[in-house]
Amino acid sequence: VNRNSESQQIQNSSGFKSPAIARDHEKQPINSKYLVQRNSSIVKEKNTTLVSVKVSERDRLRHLEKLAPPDAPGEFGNPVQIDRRKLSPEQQKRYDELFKRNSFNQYASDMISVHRRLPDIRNPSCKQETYPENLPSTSIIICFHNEAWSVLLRTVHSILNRSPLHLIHEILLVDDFSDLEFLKTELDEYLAENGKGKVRVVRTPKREGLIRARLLGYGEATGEILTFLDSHIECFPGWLEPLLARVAENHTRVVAPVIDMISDRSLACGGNEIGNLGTFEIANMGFNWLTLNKTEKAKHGQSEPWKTPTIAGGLFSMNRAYFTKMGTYDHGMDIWGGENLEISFRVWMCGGSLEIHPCSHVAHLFRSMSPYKWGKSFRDILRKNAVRTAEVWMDEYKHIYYERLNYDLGDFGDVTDRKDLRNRLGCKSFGWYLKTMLPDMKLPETALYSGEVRNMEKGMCLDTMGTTAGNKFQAIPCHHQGGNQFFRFTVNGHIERDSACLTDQDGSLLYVLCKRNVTKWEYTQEKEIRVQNTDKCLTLSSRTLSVLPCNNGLNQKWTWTRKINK
Ligand code: UD2
Ligand code: MN
Repeated sequence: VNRNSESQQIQNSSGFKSPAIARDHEKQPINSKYLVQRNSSIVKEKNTTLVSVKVSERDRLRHLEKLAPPDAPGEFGNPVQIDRRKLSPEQQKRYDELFKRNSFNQYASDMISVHRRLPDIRNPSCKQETYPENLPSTSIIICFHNEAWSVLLRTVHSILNRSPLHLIHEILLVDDFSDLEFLKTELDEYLAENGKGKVRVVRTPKREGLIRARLLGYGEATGEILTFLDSHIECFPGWLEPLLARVAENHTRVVAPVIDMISDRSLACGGNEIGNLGTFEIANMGFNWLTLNKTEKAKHGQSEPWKTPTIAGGLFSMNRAYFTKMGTYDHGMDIWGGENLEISFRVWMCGGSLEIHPCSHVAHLFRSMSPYKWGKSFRDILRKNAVRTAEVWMDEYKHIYYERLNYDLGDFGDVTDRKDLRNRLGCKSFGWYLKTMLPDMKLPETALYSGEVRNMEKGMCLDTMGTTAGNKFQAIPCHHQGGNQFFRFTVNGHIERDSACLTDQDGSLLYVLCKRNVTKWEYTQEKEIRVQNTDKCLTLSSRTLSVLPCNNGLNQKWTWTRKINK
């Protein structure tokens, strides 16, 4: 009853209403075994007495378990558009709760078959590729924390339905300490019946985060190749063979599919790829996508994999023995984030390669915010994982990131064994990696000193006062908080922050864009800030800054918060 009125609200792109799949469900009796065992209360709803409150998740969503007719909601990746205003108050409540719990529209997902079909979006030239019969098989590792039933199972069935079964050695689902009851009580039984004998669930004894959860799955895996996937993905036809073929050909390749988007509102899944290459930003250690223009794309060809500086992290195949040899993942990383850059740097610097295969497409449900609890603060965890990566892999470039943290690195634990790993593997430098993989990346000049610039006479500090480039410059009392009082003295003699520099203009101190012919300074033994090869020094009188003949006075002596030791 309930479900039918919900389904009235659906309208997919073909204008289709009241989907057959939902009607079909009405005919299907709810398994009485479950009702007796699990339902305790009787509720009244719309003049009908229903025994329903604690229907098991599996029973509630049993209508999803089969291949739906082609015009059912979401089939072929079509969007499921729900007009929330037309739902009943109870339905609205559930719609909102489910959205909040997942950061995506579970209400819509629960209307789509877990076996939904997807179009074949491969480039025609990919369809002509042939692959060896005897490709090695793969262990697929998917970790999850409180994933929605319909989304998790659609992930699993999209793999089972669209991969040659002999290439799947096993699917390992790693439950990272979910507290949703049905994931603990109903999942194993469902998969025993519907997993084609391939799926196994393993569980972490406490919340570990995705890095250690994946490592637990790795410890259980016995396939020749490992394939990591997120728990809210759908595989397109032909996704697996290209990945396995590339790894089989050369075991040092780490190969990722093209990642397409699943809409967090309508669950539409039609093949719009999110980006072409992975890069990152040192100053915040964030992953970014790069989009190639048409010419660059054409250069790569239609079915040839291309090299990528970094991977997004969630989806890739890698030879299992090579994963072991290369030091798996950093076990000291918590919950989420950073492991993708860590493995990217490591693979390139230690002799392997990362690539994206244009013939392999997997869709991923991107959410605008993280739905689960992080325990500690979000910022602390991201910082810890990023600092561990920077400490081990980034050599002197780590300072670019650390400066932004104001050298407040937090407790990042012990990284000795990761440094040992780097030595053992004889890896190249981070400078080599940047030069080779990201030659166009804009980097700030290396700093020799950074922090606040404090006058020794009056304890005043250089301060931008929020001014923009092109203005005169001031000093005010030091506040020790970085911010507007944060500067860098670079190897090239520039005093800069972001893209602005301090320059001497006829005795006045100006703040200008670094591009122009700015002053080169020298920080002397006597703690003067001198214009290079002159006798002129940065001078403070009252709050005014000027550049005057050096006189060895305290008002011409300055200290920096830190000297950067490489
Ligand atoms: C991206 C990656 C993700 C991971 C992350 C950085 C893609 C498509 N996704 O963010 O795989 O590399 O960047 O760390 O490239 N999970 C747990 N326990 C936790 C938290 C998460 O098991 O404590 C699971 C989660 O259910 C999911 C996977 O780990 O299956 C990745 O988490 P996510 O989906 O929140 O990460 P995402 O896609 O935002
Ligand atoms: Mn994800």
